[in-house]
Amino acid sequence: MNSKLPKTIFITGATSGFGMATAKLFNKNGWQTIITGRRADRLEELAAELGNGSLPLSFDVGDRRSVKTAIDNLPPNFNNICVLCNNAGLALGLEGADNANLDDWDQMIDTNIKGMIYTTRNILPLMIENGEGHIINLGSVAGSYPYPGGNVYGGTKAFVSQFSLNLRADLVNKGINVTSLEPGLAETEFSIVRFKGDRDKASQVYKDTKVINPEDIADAVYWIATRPKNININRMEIMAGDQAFNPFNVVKRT
Ligand code: NDP
Ligand code: 8X3
Repeated sequence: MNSKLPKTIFITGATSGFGMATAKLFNKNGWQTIITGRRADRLEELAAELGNGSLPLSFDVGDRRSVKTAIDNLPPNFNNICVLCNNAGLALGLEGADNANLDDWDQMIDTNIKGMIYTTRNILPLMIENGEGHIINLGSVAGSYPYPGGNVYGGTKAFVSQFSLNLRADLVNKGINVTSLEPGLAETEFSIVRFKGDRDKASQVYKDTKVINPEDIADAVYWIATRPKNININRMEIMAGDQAFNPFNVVKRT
């Protein structure tokens, strides 16, 4: 790690929700932030708020070439990447598998799976050269617990969890930590995206219930990233205060 440069975190999906809260918290603690997402206007606004140590990069994580170009062209004072937070992701729709839209399924796979692996693969050489680093991937409780309509979204998050553990197996002797951070119900733009802009429907998801705030997840990312190097947090699952498990759905054929 180049100790002359400030510590830097690379965050995908910093235009909203967990990613934006994470950028603000690391910035407050003196880190440089590389903030990414598709909405350039939001990135510019956030960069103006964060000040000098912030680099906005607008690209689609699912576009392999754009990911490579963005990372290959990082300015030298921003390539001391200590933490990669693979956070960009989305759910689209809540229909059963027999009614779901295949374009939505493609987009979830392109973003949640391909976006994460493209970003990881391109950042890894920088971390390995630095001899240190931490990759924190945003999974979800949906990757461990099935629910109706979770189909491909939950499948992508199960991938995040297993990919994270496998990455750790590959990287343990290179000094690189890996964590799968798996939140439950959190109020961000997540449901607005899932319900394709229907804000009323989205707000019903969080009404009258204690949910996770973006700042809670930013706190978790910061805590994970600042643990001493003699430990690695493999997986961390965080549910909302008012969220727990359902019984199995058993069909009665009477
Ligand atoms: P938000 O919708 O608030 O934020 C999602 C972020 O992902 C945005 O910054 C968005 O930026 C970015 N993003 C989406 N698609 C792309 C893309 N193709 N390329 C680049 N960036 C993209 O949701 P959250 O903050 O809630 O979600 C963050 C992560 O946490 C996701 O991976 C989500 O699956 C996960 N998660 C969310 C939970 C929740 O209940 N909210 C619970 C568990 C996990 P832009 O649109 O500008 O590209
Ligand atoms: C988002 C949490 O429970 O809506 O990953 O799938 S949930």
